Order: sequence, then C-alpha cells, then structure tokens
Amino acid sequence: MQISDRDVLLVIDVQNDFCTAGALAVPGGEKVVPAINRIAANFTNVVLTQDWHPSDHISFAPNHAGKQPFQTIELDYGTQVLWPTHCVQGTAGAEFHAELEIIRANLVVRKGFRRGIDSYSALFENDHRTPTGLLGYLRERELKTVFVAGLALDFCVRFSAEDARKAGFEVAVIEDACRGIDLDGSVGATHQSFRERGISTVSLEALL
Ligand code: VGL
Ligand code: ZN
Repeated sequence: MQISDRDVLLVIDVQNDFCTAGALAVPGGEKVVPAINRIAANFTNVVLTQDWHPSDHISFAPNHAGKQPFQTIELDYGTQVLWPTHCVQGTAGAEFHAELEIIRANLVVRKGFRRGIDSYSALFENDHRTPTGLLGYLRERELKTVFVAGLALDFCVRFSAEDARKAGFEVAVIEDACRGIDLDGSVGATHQSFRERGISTVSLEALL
C-alpha cells in the first residue's frame, strides 16, 4: 500500500501508564512501539495523542467514594468507566514510552485535561461535542486518510477511528500496531463497530 502526503498516522496514547507495570496497563502495550516506529518512518504526517489528566479527574475511581476501578457511573454525557488513576499531568506515567520515536510527530494533541469530562477520542471529548482541535487541523492540512495505531484498541483507538470516520475521512486501523484492554467484550464490539462503519483494518506488513 502506497502512503501519500494526504495520509496521516494518528498514534494514540503510547504512554508509560498503558504499558506493562503502568497504572492502567494494557496487555502487551509496549509491543506497539517498534511497530509504530517502523511505519512512522513512511509517513510525512504523524500526530501523537497524550492522555493528560489532572489528579482530581472525574474518570479516576479513587475520586469516587466506594467505587472500584472498572465500575461505571452515569454522568450527564453518558456512562463513564472509572479507571485507576493514570496519565496524571507531569508524571512519569504520562510520558510517552521511552522508545517511541516522538521526533517523527508534527503535532501532539493532549486530551482529557478538563476535570469534569473524559476524552477517549482524539477529535471530541466524551460528550461527543467538545472539540480537541484535531479535526480542524486535519481539515486545514487537507488530509484524507487517517491510519490509527496505539492504545487502547477498544477505547481511545476505537473512539478516534469512529469520530474520524463520522467526520468524513477514510480510516484504517493498523491492527498489529494496537493492543486492547477488553472489558466485557469491548474488543469484539470494537471490531463489529469497525465493520458497520466502514472503518478498515490493515496489517503493519501492508504498509511497509
Ligand atoms: C484510555 C482509558 C482511559 C485509552 C485512556 O488510551 O484507551 N483508556 N484513558
Ligand atoms: Zn485516561
């Protein structure tokens, strides 16, 4: 597959807290790093996202008396999973994995920095309305196809891919450059959603 100057590689949340020994470790999370470094070298346009929460963030289970991680609460924007405290602004857990070649990035988008709202997607926060600014960037740069990789497949990768597709981009998720959390069948639901929405999945090999 030929990569063009109208394509962008969107690298989601490759941060220490989502890797082994991190606060919200995704199984095998760090395995995406060499894969992403290899494909990033083939793209002119590379955007990274960084989950970037204040310590009093509403998505953190310890901020809700009597709640445990992975339970859910109802907020005015819908159901919110409560997570272990992770990716707190300025902490080592919020840093990109040390081996991720961040020098390839044209843009780093931070998300989830408002106390009262989570942001899985790189384009819109969890109310599906508040923009991160990335959509404006992609449109102004006249980018057409968004290739998505990173963590976690069934949360931030999924929401980012869905929002990009809804906004009219061609979207391809690079499956072997992603890893999932898999809460209550969320990886299966992600694959089904991709099929229903016309989000394609590609292998790393196809892009090398
Ligand atoms: C993520 C849960 C909470 C992700 C971020 O990057 O998929 N998941 N914050
Ligand atoms: Zn988060």
